[in-house]
Amino acid sequence: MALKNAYLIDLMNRVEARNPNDKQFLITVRSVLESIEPVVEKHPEYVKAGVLELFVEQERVIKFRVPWIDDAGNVHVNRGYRVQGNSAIGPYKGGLRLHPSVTEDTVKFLAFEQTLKNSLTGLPIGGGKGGSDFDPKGKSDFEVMRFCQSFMTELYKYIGADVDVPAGDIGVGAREIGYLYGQYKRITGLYEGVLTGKGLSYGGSLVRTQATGYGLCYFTEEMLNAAGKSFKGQTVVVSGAGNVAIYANEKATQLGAKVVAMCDSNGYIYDKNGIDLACVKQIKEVRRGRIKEYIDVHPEAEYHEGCSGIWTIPCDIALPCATQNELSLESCKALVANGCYCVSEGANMPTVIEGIEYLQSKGVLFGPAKAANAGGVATSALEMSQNSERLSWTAEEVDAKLKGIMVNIYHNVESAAKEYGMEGNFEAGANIAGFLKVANAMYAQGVV
Ligand code: NDP
Ligand code: 2IT
Repeated sequence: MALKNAYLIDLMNRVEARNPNDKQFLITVRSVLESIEPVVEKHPEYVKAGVLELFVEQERVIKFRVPWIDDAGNVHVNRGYRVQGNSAIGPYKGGLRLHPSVTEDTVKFLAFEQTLKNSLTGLPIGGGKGGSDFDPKGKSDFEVMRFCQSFMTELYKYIGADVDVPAGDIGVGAREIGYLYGQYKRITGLYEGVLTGKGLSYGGSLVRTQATGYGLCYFTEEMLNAAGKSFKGQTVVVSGAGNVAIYANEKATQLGAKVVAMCDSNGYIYDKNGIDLACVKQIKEVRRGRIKEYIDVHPEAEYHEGCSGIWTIPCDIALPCATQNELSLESCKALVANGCYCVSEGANMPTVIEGIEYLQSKGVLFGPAKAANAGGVATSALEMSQNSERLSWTAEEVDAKLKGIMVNIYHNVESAAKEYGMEGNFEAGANIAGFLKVANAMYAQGVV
């Protein structure tokens, strides 16, 4: 696709001129503008009211220094970020990523995606994202604690239960959320739901840990059912071995699939008998180890260095759940050549744009990230509701709500694509449905 609308071409040129170093952000904005072209043509009032101008400019980009001291007494200085993308439909909401690759570009593109994703959930949450180039890997618990305390000592100025509510993402799980929460409470004296993904003993929600992976499978099952298929009896490849990947594997297996491969950033495992998920949990969740340790327990399985080889394993359904751009055009071609008919994204933007276009041209069912992985943030919003009413819901209640939300997202995305003449293109449908709600709210609230 290429932009054809003169106003949007001009707008995109200005976004490029204003954000020259933010490559991934520009790719994301362009792809969204391409999808919403028919919406913009149908709603000239949005253009006149400056809604698009406002939409492509993040409300606030906060960038700060994060000093901390390691166990040996050495001083380190990392850079922290919080991008408050869009608050038209609710307080900023989105994860924090701790990974050496994190730059301003990373958090800007993720915040932009998050605004649309959060809109799709149907819940009152705006979009935000944050993080740091700190690498938690190989650090002691005390080092991670000192980093998190330092990070929050700056971040607390900008967040709050009704202002901006961060959560986990790559490198941020229960341990990090606990340290961040403790420091927020200490500085502000407030016991409030300022973070989600909290431990169950201090305001966390049941099923939040599982929510992104489970939600991905609920969305995908609905998409498969509409095409007369299901997970049952299918061979599945899941990339990653973190929070999203583990619970995507668990739910796909419960729905009758066989997951044969997983990976981390060093390499992938292939177990044609089906991955032993309890073993992966033990390695990743308990020991914080590497995926190659799997073959110490299962010598009949294979381990290969490098990640991209995982996409050459024959499968029916692929669930990329590691990171952005992990699924190249070449990998998409390998998947299709081996008979894969469904790709559904657990990670944020794991498939490169040319890859998405290729998959769609081959009739592959494609579940775009902002729709398919929205279950995590949706359950975060449910955690916020529980915190507000000072109650906790049962696992069954939360899981049923999560499932309902994911099924709804599928149908909204499907019908938006159809309404705008792009039937079956769920990527376009997700961008359109997500944008419409945000645009309506922005239009109603005026030039602010
Ligand atoms: P985790 O940190 O729990 O796990 C990330 C996994 O991906 C690890 O196995 C990691 O391997 C691997 N990985 C990370 N970076 C790379 C890389 N550059 N190359 C290869 N593998 C990599 O994170 P999550 O599971 O929470 O997040 C995974 C994806 O899902 C991200 O895109 C995130 O934005 C997205 N997401 C997460 C949600 C959540 O609720 N947590 C919600 C919606 C989306 P290693 O250990 O070697 O680094
Ligand atoms: O990308 C995402 O949606 C997340 N990392 C979850 C964000 C959240 O606020 O739960």
